[in-house]
Amino acid sequence: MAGDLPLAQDDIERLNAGLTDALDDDYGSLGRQLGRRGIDIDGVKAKVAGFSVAVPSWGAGRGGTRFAKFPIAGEPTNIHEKLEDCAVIQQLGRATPRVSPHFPWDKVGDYRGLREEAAALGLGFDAVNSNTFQDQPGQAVSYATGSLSSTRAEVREQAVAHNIECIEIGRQLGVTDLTVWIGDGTNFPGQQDLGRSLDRYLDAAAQVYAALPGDWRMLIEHKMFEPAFYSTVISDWGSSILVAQELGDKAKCLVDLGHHAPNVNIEQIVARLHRFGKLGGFHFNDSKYGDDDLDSGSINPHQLFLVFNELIEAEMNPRGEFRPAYMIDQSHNVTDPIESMLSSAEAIVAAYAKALLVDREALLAAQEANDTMMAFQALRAAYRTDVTPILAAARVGAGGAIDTIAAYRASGWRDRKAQERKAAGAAAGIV
Ligand code: LRH
Ligand code: MN
Repeated sequence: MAGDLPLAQDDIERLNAGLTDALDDDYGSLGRQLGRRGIDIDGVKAKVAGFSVAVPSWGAGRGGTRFAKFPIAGEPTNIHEKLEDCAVIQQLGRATPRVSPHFPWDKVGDYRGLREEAAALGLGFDAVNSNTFQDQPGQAVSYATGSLSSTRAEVREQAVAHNIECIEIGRQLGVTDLTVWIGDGTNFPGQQDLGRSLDRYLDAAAQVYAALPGDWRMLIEHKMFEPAFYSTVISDWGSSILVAQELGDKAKCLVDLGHHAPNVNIEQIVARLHRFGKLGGFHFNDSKYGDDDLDSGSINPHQLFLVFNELIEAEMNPRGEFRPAYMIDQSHNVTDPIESMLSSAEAIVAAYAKALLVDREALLAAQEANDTMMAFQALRAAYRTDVTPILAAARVGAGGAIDTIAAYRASGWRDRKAQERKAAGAAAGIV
């Protein structure tokens, strides 16, 4: 059991005490409703209690755009403070026990120490993220010409070395996944040869792949555009799966929900990546236009449900191992990041819980019978079910809060941290 949980557990229990009768009533009536549909609510709760999603270290602070960032008092400015805030999210929500770090943003001198520090807070780590999309002070060569796909060999070598350094850090943190997103691309037709760019990327990525320990995976993250606005080297799931197949079995594809053109059928991409054994993981968020990095389920909760509907089907029909890395990747520009990640984790768990409620026999029978309306209704019946009591009951069972945001606000955590922590910089940009 973690030693230094950030909040007083009694305060959480005291707040829950005032909400327990209502929860029991809601849980009971939902249980009866689901019982009439042949579903055992306690079975669903058990699966929900076993579900988790990682939070991004970079999401613990305020995010921004190229125009501005508006920091809040008491926000974390280093990995130690970010871990504290992630521990608050875990203590209240009980669904985010891992933190996905980003290097060099989270660089420290002692990674084994950082691992112990996190464990004491009830946290572990998830996939490490490399960063060859920014230049760091004192860096030998710039990534202005790209990174793993740059025409300059010394730049590719530097990018390969950085990814291998991230693997070494990850080993000390006890993780087995490396997420590789590169912003490489062009802003002008003709700026780079579209074929040669990929060939250079493949050659450099193969060197990173070769450095992976036996039980590790390399998660290739595609993105349609930004920071490049004419072409992007790994722009879509097609490029990603072809690269992953070219590199080898340890290379998988990571789906960031915001990295697609509006209205792309992302749940079908999930089904395709799974079919070919290349579904490696997710960066959950939401968007209306571009890579908006908005809170998961805040704009299109139905899409999130349909993605989890495919994930349940995939888990029932595995193609090799089924072990997708579930992670949040958001930019909290206008909310308290802790509240956004509590709310987002709840939306993600809710999508999973609703997908568990789909009557898959009825769905398959209707599909095979080409009974379109009954097939759709099989999904809709699950989607319109309010699973809130199941999520709250699972949280309480694990020591969490029935109303996570009310408990967070009652804790006065942010005000307390505003007294302790130095002010965050207001430089524009993602972190
Ligand atoms: C790129 C991305 C990538 C991260 C970064 C913070 O848009 O989604 O996953 O490295 O955001
Ligand atoms: Mn991402």
